[in-house]
Amino acid sequence: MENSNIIQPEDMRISQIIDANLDRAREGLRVLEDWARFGLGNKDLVRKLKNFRQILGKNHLEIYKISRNHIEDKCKGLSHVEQINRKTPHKIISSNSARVQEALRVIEEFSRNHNNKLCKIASEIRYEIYTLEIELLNLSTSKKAKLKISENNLYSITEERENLLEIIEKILLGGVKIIQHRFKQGKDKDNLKKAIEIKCLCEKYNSLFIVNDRVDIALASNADGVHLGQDDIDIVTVRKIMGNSKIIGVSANNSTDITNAIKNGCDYIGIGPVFQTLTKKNKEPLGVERVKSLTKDLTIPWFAIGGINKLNIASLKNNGISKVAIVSGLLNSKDPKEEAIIILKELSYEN
Ligand code: TZP
Ligand code: MG
Repeated sequence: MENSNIIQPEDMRISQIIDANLDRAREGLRVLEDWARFGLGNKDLVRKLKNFRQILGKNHLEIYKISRNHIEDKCKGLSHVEQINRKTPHKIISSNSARVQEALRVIEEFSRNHNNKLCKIASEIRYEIYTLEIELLNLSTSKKAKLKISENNLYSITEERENLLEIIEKILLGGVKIIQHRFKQGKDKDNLKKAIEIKCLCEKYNSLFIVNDRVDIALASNADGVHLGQDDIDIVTVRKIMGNSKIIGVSANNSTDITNAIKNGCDYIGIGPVFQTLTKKNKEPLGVERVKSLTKDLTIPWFAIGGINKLNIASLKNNGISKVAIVSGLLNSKDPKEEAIIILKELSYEN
């Protein structure tokens, strides 16, 4: 240790502060590391966090450790109500990142006069944790959203309707966990307002909210992602704009577009129209056999779309198609909640 011997016995208080904060920082790092490992399965982050823990461990000198019970800690066991509120991975990540950052800041301040090496290490790791915290939070958000896409088989898409919010709420009450807001007309400011209202509803029912075509409206409404057609902005650019925490879905109906969408990092694909549909009148339907052959090697989630309703789901299921996206089949129903329940049930049958 550089200059560590200049700590005088009366400075045991300083050693004790450093000792406590080295423990604190390493404990916080361990929490983050375990989330990176078991929650996210991200080797790079695990490696980084482990490395920080080891560096701090190596610099946890004997002189600090022996100070441990030197002065009685009269504040031992104090806790804060906020600790009880850490129920989600996000809260745990944030509070433990803050714990590491604070502990490192304390180490930095109190080691400055006697241990330059430790002071510098604490400062460097602290800055890295600021970035790492955001990375962990973004990856956790995207992992959760991707899981919703892969675990849910019914995807509801909107279209202009007088009482759209009421219909969407019914669909959500029926148990649908993915909603896409699709609008082709209207003023931007009205479409954004509607997007924000639908996003709020989706949050209430713990459902994903995706915006069709418009990256700007998706970001402004804090949507979970965007759905792109072949004529919209390309996936790579959208990823740059929206970052890794957002979902990007793509419509594709031929093998070249499907391959490119996957190569460029989309999270799911919409394939269709499977059947004739009034919602996209001028599009020639692909038919079930073509959809089957286009999707036989797909490893990312995909949804069949176009002319799907409760009457033809069974035939899709019989052909191994079990994820569907529906516009009119839900929106036009007299009872959208019941319709959603029936379709979800059909989709859940084992073949
Ligand atoms: N993309 C391919 S078909 C289609 C879209 C958006 C419309 C599907 O609408 P519907 O009413 O479910 O047939
Ligand atoms: Mg589009």
